[in-house]
Parts: sequence; C-alpha cells; structure tokens
Amino acid sequence: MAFFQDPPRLGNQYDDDPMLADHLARVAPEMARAIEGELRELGALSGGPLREQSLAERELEPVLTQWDAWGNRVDHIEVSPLWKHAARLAAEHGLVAAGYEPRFGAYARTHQFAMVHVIAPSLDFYSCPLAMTDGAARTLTDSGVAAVRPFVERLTSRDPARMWTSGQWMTERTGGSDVSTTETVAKRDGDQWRLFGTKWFTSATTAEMALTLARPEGNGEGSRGLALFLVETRDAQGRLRNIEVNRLKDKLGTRKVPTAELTLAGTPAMLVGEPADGVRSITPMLSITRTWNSVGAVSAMRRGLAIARDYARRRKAFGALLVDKPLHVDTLAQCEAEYAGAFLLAFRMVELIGRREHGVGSDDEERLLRALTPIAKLTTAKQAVEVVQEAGECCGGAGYVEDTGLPRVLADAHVLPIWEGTTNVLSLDTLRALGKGGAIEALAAEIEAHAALAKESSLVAAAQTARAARDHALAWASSTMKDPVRLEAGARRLALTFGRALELAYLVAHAQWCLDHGRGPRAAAAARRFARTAIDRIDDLSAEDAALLA
Ligand code: MFK
Repeated sequence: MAFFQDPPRLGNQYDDDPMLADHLARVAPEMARAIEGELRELGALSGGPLREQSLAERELEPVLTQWDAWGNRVDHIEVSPLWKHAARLAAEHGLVAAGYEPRFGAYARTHQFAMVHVIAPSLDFYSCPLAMTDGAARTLTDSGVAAVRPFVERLTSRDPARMWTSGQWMTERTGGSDVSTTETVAKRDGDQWRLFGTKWFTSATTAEMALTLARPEGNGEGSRGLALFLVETRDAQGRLRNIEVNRLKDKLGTRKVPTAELTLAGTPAMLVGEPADGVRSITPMLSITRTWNSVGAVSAMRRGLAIARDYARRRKAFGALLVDKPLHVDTLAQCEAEYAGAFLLAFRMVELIGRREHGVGSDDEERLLRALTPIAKLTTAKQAVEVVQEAGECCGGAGYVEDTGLPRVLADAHVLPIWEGTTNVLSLDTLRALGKGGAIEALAAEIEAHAALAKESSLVAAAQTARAARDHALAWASSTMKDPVRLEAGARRLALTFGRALELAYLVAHAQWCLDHGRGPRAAAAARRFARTAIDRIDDLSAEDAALLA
C-alpha cells in the first residue's frame, strides 16, 4: 500500500490554545466568561470554513480593470469572495466597533483584539483595511473636529450596510519612512481642498475613504508643512473622485490585499484640523496600526504553530511521530516560548490603550505606552518571521509547496517588520519615546512590577534574568546619551533588549498566576525556556563595521 501523508488539520482556534483564555481569565475574568461563546464561535470559523475558503481561493487575487468596453476609465478592483465575506463578518462581530463600545469599559480593546487574534489568520489579511479603519477612527476622534463625526460613526458601525473602511495613504515615491518629503500638494477650491500628487503604496484601495498627508500650497518644507486630509474615494454614483489607480503592486505576500499606486488629480479632500503639523496629527493612526501589526504577528505565530503541532502528531519519520523526537520538541518548544512572550507583550499594549481611552490610565502608563508601541511592534514582527519560518520548516518540503497553503503564511508574515514602520525606523522611534521625561523610568518600573510577582524558585531566577537585561540596557543608554552615533547604531539592540526583557517579565507574572490558579505548568515552562534565550542584545557599533560596507 503506497504511503500518503495525512495533511495537518486545525481545530477550534480558540479552544486549541490556552494562551488567550488564560490571559483573559487573569486580566478580565468577568469579561472572559461573557465573551467565551463569541470567541469559540470565531474559533470554529477560523479553524474550519474560513480556512477552507482561504485555501480554495488561493489563486484568486484582486483584479484591476482600468477601462470599460466603451473606453471609460473605471479603475474597478475586484476582490476575492472571502474578502467580501470578511467585510460582513468584521462589521457584524465588531472587529473595529468593539474597541469603541462601552460594554467592557477599559477592556474594550482587549475584547476587540481577542477576536482579532482568533479570526485574523483565516481572513486573508483583511486585517489590513481593518487596522487602518481603526486607526482612522482613532485619529478623527482625537482631532476633535465636529465635521468628521459622521465618518467615525461609519468606521465604527456594526451594520455591514453602513460600515466603511478607511485607507491610509502616506507613502510616496520619496519614501515610506521619511514622510516629511511628501510631494502631494493641496490647493484650496472654495470651501474644500483638492489634492494633486502620487501615492505609491496605498493598501486596501477599495476603502470608501482614506486619511492622507499633503502640503497646502505655500506651506514650508518638512513634516511641519504637511497637513492631514480626509478623502472620500467615490462620489454618489460610485465613481472615483479624480483618483486614478495606476497599478496593483506585485508583492511577495499579502497578495489578497489590493495595494495600489494612485494618482490624485484634483481629488476633493477635507482638511482635518490645522493646515500644518500633519505628521503629528496622523500619529494616532500609526499607534493603532502598529498595535494591529503586533497582534497580527502574534496570531500569525499562533497559526504557524497550530499547523506545525498538528503535523507533528501525524507525521512519522525514522520510526516515530515527530512529536516524540527530542530535536523536533526542542525546535517547537522554542517557538512556543517566543509566541507566549510576544502574545503577552502585544496584549499588555492593548490593555494600556484601553485604559488610556477610558481615562483610567496614569501618566506613567501613558509614557509607558508611548515607548511600548514601537518596542512591541518591532520585537513581535521579528519573532513572527522567525517562528512562522520554523513552523513551515517543521512540515518539511510540504511547507514549501504553495497548494498546502503553508508558504502563504510565511510570505504574509514578511510584511510585518516592514509595514507601518521598519524595524530601524521603529528603533529610532523608541529613542524618541524614551527621550521624553519619565519614559525610561516607567519602562524599568513595568519590568520590575511584573518580575516581582515571581514566587516559585525557577520563576524568581527567570525574573532576575529580565532585571539583569533591563539594568544593562539602562546603563548602556545612560552612558551613550551624549554620543548620538553610538546611540543610533545601538538603537535596535536597545529596543530588542527592552522588548525581550518585558516579554520575560510578563511571562514570569503570567506563569506564576497560572501556577496559583490551577492553570497548569505550561506557562512556567515557556518562561523558563524564554529565560534561556538571548534577552540581552546590547552591543556597540565597532569601528571596523563600516569597513564591511566599503
Ligand atoms: C498589509 C498590506 C501591506 C502592503 C505592503 C506594505 C508595504 C509598506 C508600505 C508602507 O510604506 S508602510 C509605511 C508606513 N509609514 C510609516 O509607518 C511611517 C514611518 N516613519 C515614521 O514613523 C517616522 O518616525 C515619522 C514619519 C513619524 C517621522 O516624521 P518626522 O516628521 O520626521 O518626525 P518628528 O518631527 O520627530 O515628529 C513629528 C511629531 O510627531 C512630533 O511631535 P511634536 O511636534 O509634538 O514634537 C513627534 O513627537 C510626533 N511623533 C512622531 N512619531 C510619533 C509621534 N507621536 C506619537 N507616536 C509616534 N510614533
């Protein structure tokens, strides 16, 4: 009888992994009980029909039709059936709205992102437009401009017929990182403005609106001369409003996301706030999308591990199941520990956003959150690429064959360290955040507060490792403060050290709680394993490093 490998299968993506349930039970037990049914429902969809639909539609990518048969410019983008389904599901389950609803008070964001964590890996990256929609809702709300309220109501609606999504058009040919060089010009036209320019990376171009930056005519150079604008993409007849879609990007991953190059040829736009300081005005968008990126990284790791773990229980080699092979166990255990640490870092950030948005966060928490956002984004994105790569490798050659669906998980994960700010840009943003008074102290205290919760001896030892990495980072930062070249060169290592020290401290606290509450030894094993990996990444640029580039 010829051998055929049993393919990996997914179960309920909520029940399958204790991490989310344990976390919710620890931080918000009442809410955990209230939303369990909803999460289980999403978990069944995520592990079952949605995943099957995603696999079945693997080759259905967005199609841009620029002209109709009669020579009219139409620029219609047809997205996949799963994307249309995802739009309805996102509205009905409140994947954006839940973050703005009063039901769970300061835990509204935890509720929202718990759902996102469970469902996102089966939505073919529909999380991209949802992230920007959430970011736009936050940015417009924070602007305090009354005229934008109807748009916020649309973005946070649970009615699929009313809910809008928003794009974020920031990147131009001059760059996605240095936004200050934006070339798009805004000209006054009566009561409104018109935008002229090219947007080079506009994801989810099918959105009904977008937030964008442009330079009002006569403004000076640099980011202070930019302003924030809201664009409604279509008129009442559904025609694009002086927007041309030049091309869809041919990307490595996120191929279901219609990412386009656009020309704005007199596009009507509403100024949001003052006609200047647009970068500062759009920063709430950046903070929210970076949070989505972190949760997306964690849920991508979870999906990779769910597949690899199931495969290890089905695949026999050299006379035994992979799950019984010590080297395979060693590989997967490391991935599980990375996932657990990343999960707690991302969801702590989520918790702090909820506290801030409900007015219960302290000033120290505010400073902490500002620093945690770039640190969590850059740390979890790098972890996701590594873990998802290992998970694919755990499936051998099958992990490299497109119609298993496995390479897609890896290709998609590669966007995480790039999208919404690269690792280096976020490392520099970490320096910017830590440069504000009290931020570094708030970060150090956060690590201490969680490390101090350890009681079990091996967790106490793990907590010491987190403290030692933190103290080395603090000492390096203080000795480097007056040396901008050294500081910049070490910024990534500093951010990663803080990121990993935070993850370890959170793991220790979570593991102790799990031991105390009969939730098993799994989290403690993750904490101990994580403590044995490189937490402290502090090092200096050497004089000979530049020679490597010569
Ligand atoms: C899913 C499908 C994906 C498809 C493929 C996608 C591929 C990639 C496509 C992309 O291009 S994504 C890229 C998106 N772009 C970014 O995320 C921007 C990255 N760059 C940065 O984040 C820069 O740090 C930044 C543009 C913000 C630098 O701008 P500036 O103007 O040089 O910074 P400046 O002058 O330091 O900051 C201006 C103000 O904003 C300051 O406030 P004040 O005026 O009150 O002093 C800053 O403190 C504030 N600020 C800057 N960053 C902040 C912030 N405030 C809060 N949080 C932040 N992160």
